[in-house]
Amino acid sequence: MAERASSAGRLGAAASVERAGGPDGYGYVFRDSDEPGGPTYQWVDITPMGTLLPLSGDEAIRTGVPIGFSFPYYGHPFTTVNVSTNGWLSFTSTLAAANANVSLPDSRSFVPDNLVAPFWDNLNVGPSAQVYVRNDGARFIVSWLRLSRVPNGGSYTFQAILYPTGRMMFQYASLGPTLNSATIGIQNATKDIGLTAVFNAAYVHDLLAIELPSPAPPWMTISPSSATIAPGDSLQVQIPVQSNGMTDGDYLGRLEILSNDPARSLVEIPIKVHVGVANATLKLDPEHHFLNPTSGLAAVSITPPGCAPTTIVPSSLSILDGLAVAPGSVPRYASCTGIFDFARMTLLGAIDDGVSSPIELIGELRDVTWFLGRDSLRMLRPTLIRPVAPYTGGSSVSLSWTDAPGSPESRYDLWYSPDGGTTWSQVALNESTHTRTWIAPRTGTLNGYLELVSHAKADKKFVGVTFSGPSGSTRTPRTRRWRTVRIASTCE
Ligand SMILES: [Ca+2]
Ligand SMILES: [Ca+2]
Repeated sequence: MAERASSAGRLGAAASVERAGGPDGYGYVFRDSDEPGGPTYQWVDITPMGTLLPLSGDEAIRTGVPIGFSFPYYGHPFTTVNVSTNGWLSFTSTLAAANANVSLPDSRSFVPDNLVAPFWDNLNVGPSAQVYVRNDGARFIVSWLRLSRVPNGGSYTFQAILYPTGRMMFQYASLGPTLNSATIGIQNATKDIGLTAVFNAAYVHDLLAIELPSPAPPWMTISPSSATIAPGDSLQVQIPVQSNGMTDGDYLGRLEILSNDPARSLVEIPIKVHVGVANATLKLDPEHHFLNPTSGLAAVSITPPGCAPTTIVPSSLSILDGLAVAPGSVPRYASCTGIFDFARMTLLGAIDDGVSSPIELIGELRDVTWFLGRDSLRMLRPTLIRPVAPYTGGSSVSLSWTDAPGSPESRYDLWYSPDGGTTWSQVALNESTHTRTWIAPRTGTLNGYLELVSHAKADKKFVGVTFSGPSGSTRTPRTRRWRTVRIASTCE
C-alpha cells in the first residue's frame, strides 16, 4: 500500500502504486519511467570526472557544495547545496542527524527545509560507499554509491540531477533489499508545501527514473498562451505577477516561447520578481521647501537605495497612501537624492495632527525594486477664529487664533488665496500675536481661502498649517455693484 501526501492533503492508503502525482501547492509534479510518456532511465556516471565528497559515516552532511549555476527551487535561487548521508539534499538545512523519513510536507523541527529527497532513509556511507558530485556544463549531479541501510545493510546506488531550469530527475541504479522504508519527495523552505512520490511503501525499483519538471510558478500567468502571427508582425503578451501572500524575497521564473521558426524554435526569457521593498530616506523639510504657499507645491526629497535617483519612476511615487506627484512638476536631482513636488494643500491637509505624525512614501526604481521611505512631521495645527463669511469687500475682518495643545511658542504667517489655493498673497509674516485685522479684498470670489502657518520660534521647526474656506460673497455698496469675496481661511 502506498501512502502519499501533497500540499493538497494526505490521500491516505492507495490501492495501487501511483506513477505520477501532484501538483503540490507550488506547481511541482512527478512522473516516473514506468508511466507512458514518462522520462527515460539513463544513468549518468560521474565517477571519472566528478568530485568525491569527503562524506562518510552514518549521520553526516557536507554543506556548501557549489552547484555551478543558480538553481530555482520553489521560486528561490540557490547556488550551493548540502548533501546528506541519509539520501537527501537541502539548499539550507544542516540537520546531519535527519534520518527519520516522513511524508512531505512536514513542518516538524527534525525535518529538513528546502528538501530534495531522492531516497531518504537511515543510510550509511560505509567503507565501500562513496558520494560524488559533478556539474557537467548542462546540469548538476549528485550520486550516492553503494550506501548501506541502518540496520539491514544492503547496497543502495541512486542519483539526483538538477537542471538550471528547475527541473529535477532522480535515478535508481541498484537498490538493497529494504524498499518500503524511504521517502521520495520534496518540500519548500517553510515546510508547508511539498510533494511525496512515496513514503514507507513499495514503489521504487532498480532502473527507475523519476522526473520533476520545472514547475509553472503560481505567481505568474501568461496571456495569450498561444497565438499565430504573420512574418514580421508582433504580439503583446501579458504576464501579470500576483504577489499577494508571497513572502519578501527574489523569485525566478522563465518564459519559454516555442515556435515553428526554423532558426530559433525555442526562446527563453528569464523573469525575476522582487517582492518586498527596499528602504529609502524620505525628507520633508517644511521650513525650506514648502512653508511658502505661492508655488502651490511641496518639495519632498528621496534618497533611494543605491545612488541612482534618476531611475526613480515619478509616476510610481505615492505619499500618504495615495497622493501622486503633482502633474507637470519637474523632478530635480542632487547627488543621490531626487526632489519631487506634490500638491501642497492636499499634502498638508492629509498629514495627521500630532507631535510626530508618520509620513510614508513608496516608489519604484525602474526595473530594480520598490522602496519605502518614512519621515515624520510635527503637525500641531492652530485654530483660526473668524467671523462668519461672506465679508463685504473692503471691510475689516477681525481674525484671531489659538495654538494647538502642546504647541510651542510660535510665530505666524497669514496668507490669502482668492482662487481655491492656486495663487496666494501675504497677509502677514512673522506675527507674534494671536490677532490680526484683515481687509477683505474688493474683488469678489466664491472660492477664497485663508491659510495660517505657525512656526516654533525657538527651533524653527514646522508646527502647523490650517486652511479655512472656501467662503465669502459680498456686495460693495460704494459702487452700488454686487461683488463677491470668498475667503479661504487659514488656521483652525
Ligand atoms: Ca544514517
Ligand atoms: Ca525509514
